Amino acid sequence: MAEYYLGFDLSTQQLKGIAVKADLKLAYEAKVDFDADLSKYGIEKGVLTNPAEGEIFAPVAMWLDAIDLVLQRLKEQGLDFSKVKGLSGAGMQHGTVFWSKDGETLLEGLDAGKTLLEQLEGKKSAFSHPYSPNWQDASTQEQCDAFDGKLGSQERLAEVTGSKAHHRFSGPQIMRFRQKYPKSYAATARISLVSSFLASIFLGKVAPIDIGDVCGMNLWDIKKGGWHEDLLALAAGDKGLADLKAKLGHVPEDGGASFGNISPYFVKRYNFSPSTSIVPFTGDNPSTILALPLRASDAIVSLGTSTTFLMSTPQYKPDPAYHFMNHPATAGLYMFMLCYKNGGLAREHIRDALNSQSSDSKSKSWDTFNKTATETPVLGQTSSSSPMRLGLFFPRPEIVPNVKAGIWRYLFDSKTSSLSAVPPQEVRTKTEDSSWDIPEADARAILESQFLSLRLRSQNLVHKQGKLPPQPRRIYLVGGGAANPAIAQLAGEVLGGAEGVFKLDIGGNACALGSAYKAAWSGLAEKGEDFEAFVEERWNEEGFVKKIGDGYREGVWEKYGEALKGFEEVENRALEEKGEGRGKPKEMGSAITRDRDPAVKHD
Ligand code: XUL
Repeated sequence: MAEYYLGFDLSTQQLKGIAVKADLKLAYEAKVDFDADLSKYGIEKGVLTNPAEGEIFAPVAMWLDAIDLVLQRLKEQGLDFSKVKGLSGAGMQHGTVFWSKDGETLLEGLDAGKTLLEQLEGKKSAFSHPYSPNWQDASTQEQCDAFDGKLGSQERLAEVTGSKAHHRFSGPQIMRFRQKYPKSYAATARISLVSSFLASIFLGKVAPIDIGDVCGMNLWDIKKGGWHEDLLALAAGDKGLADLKAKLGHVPEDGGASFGNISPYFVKRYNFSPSTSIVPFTGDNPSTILALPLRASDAIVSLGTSTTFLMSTPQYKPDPAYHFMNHPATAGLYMFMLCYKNGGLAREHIRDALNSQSSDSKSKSWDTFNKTATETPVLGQTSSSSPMRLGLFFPRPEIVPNVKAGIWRYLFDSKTSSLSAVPPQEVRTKTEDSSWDIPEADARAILESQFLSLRLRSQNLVHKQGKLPPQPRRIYLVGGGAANPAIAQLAGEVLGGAEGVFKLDIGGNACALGSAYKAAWSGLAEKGEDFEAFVEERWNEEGFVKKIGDGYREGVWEKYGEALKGFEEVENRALEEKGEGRGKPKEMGSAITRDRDPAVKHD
């Protein structure tokens, strides 16, 4: 008899649900698109905004509607819920849901004849606040300064919690919620993350926060494996420490241990088996690394509106420029994450500039961009002695590095380590023109720039691959950009990849798949079998992934190694000119643009 494991992904714009079989093959998938299906909530791209304060948030009621809807859609596709053995899920990171004092009672007493929405947002509300702050929110500069200051520096906060303070992180968000809505904060019995909120619905009581996702809060002491009391006290305010600790609850170490069985509501309403196991739900990024049997030195590049770079590593080397989080399934491993705001959109600017010169000036085709990027020589060098073209393309403020919006173009002489700025197009003389044609030369330069930034920051986490120098073993591309062959080629040329560049070819989406795999692992693994071994054993290389690029190319990869020094210097120049640091005069306007990505999620 077929048995299934479900994975959900509650992201900014959609709720996806997928089912895999015990051999991890995708069997069913369905989605609810918030703008298309639930426009009655007045949302745009899944969220509501209050630009005056840099606030971005989502109605929790909308998600309740979406849960009922996605289950109906899975059922319409033919999924027999009675055959589901376990389920898990993921939520966009950092968002919080505030449960009222009635929340847990309402959850426990759900009537299968009525919808979730009617009962949890009905006469009595299960929530002390109707909205969940979204990861794009940028309203917490003041609180971030307090968090960074509390332990003395951004470096120290990153050392302890895995990240410096970020607007979107839950600790600063909770602190601001308490300050802005003291009554609602006092009326809050429990606080969930988006992931543990979704788990709570299926469990029928408030579920614990997950050991991976808890690291997106600036409140968890990673090395100690517990809440950091000084940071909790900061978020909680005067004498509020014990109360906030109780609101957040205990965080279990084991990301694979079942929370218990599914709530009777889903048994009666959707015919789930009463023994369906609810396995900890984690953040969308931690869940994405579970979609593949990631080995040491493997990297995932998620290419969407923004870019995310993910690795699983036993090394803990935090820095304010990036994030370390606990691996969601395997104790002793960490997830390394770089999160960029400028990804797809920045590439599209150059694509459109190139297309605008053609007869089909409105075209959204990538053909010209790709042809130009791949036909331009490496780093724009026409001979080995000509200078390298190095640029930064940030149409939006960037976090890696932390600079305001801008474009920088430099020529770098690697022999003398000298940089010379390329003047903007308007003020150029004829001779300078050929050193950097705009927009033609930008096509290759932006891809090189995006991958050089990843290489610069991940180079200490990768190891020698046989006879090859330290580099990723494999690079997996996920998200919209993974379909672009020029991106796959450049990813390999710059970053390397001893075995090549791959993309997931199984359907579904990486994040929901990762969750379904975790549910399967929790239910089926032999005692003590770790997640990686479990997935590896069921891995069907031909069916699940496709090689899309060669990876390491001798000579070329080394050339990009030489360029790194210059690239770092270009970043320094940009930081000097337009860097965003702490201690600047606080003006709400800049706080809004500083950490805000109004765009959709990366995946
Ligand atoms: C990661 C982040 C986003 C969200 C939404 O820190 O904020 O990637 O997880 O996808």
